[in-house]
Amino acid sequence: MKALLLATHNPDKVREIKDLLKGLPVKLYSLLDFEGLSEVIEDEPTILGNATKKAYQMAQESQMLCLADDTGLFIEALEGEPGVFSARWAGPSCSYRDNRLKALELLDGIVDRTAEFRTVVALAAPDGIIATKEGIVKGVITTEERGEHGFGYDAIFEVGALTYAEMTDEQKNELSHRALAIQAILPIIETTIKL
Ligand code: ITT
Repeated sequence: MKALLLATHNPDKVREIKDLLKGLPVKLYSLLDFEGLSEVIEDEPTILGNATKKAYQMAQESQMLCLADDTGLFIEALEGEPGVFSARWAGPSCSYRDNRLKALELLDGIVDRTAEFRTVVALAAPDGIIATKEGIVKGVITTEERGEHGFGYDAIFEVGALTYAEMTDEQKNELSHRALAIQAILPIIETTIKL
């Protein structure tokens, strides 16, 4: 069976992506299964840049087919912040909650709470990038945290009547930014593993 390396250290993303790819005739690994691969420095100005950098660097080092995900929350009233800086927005060793509270604090009293989640996924072989796809979901930032599921900014990002954190994993995976990006790249992964 062919193998696909998910080029992420984030266990929450690994869980969601493994679920989204279940059924593919491929053995899935993540960076959590490998020690000794170098850390990719995410210093590109866009999530597209970081996704392609992670996928290509890890494919070269591991000599495997790799899929990377870079995600950002873009808040309109904050001119697109935290965007590409979503992971460590509240500081170098901040928690998911620190980031959520920073967003709620900065939006205190602001009426327009429109935001969008964007994920870019990149598929790479050791000799180069094969494809990139994007998934975008528009929503609003709540005024307080709601829900116990999910991770990251899920408890403050509302789509329809529910935050992502009020949805089950299955519900989030039916409509999320990550699900849309993975659905878009799925046929390309399927073709590539047949080659
Ligand atoms: P890798 O680079 O190892 O994949 P990371 O956590 O650094 O992991 P990103 O740079 O893409 O990944 O992180 C963006 C941050 O955005 C992430 O740390 C979370 O705080 C948040 N995030 C990503 N996907 C999310 C989702 O589906 N729901 C809520 N927050 C999310």
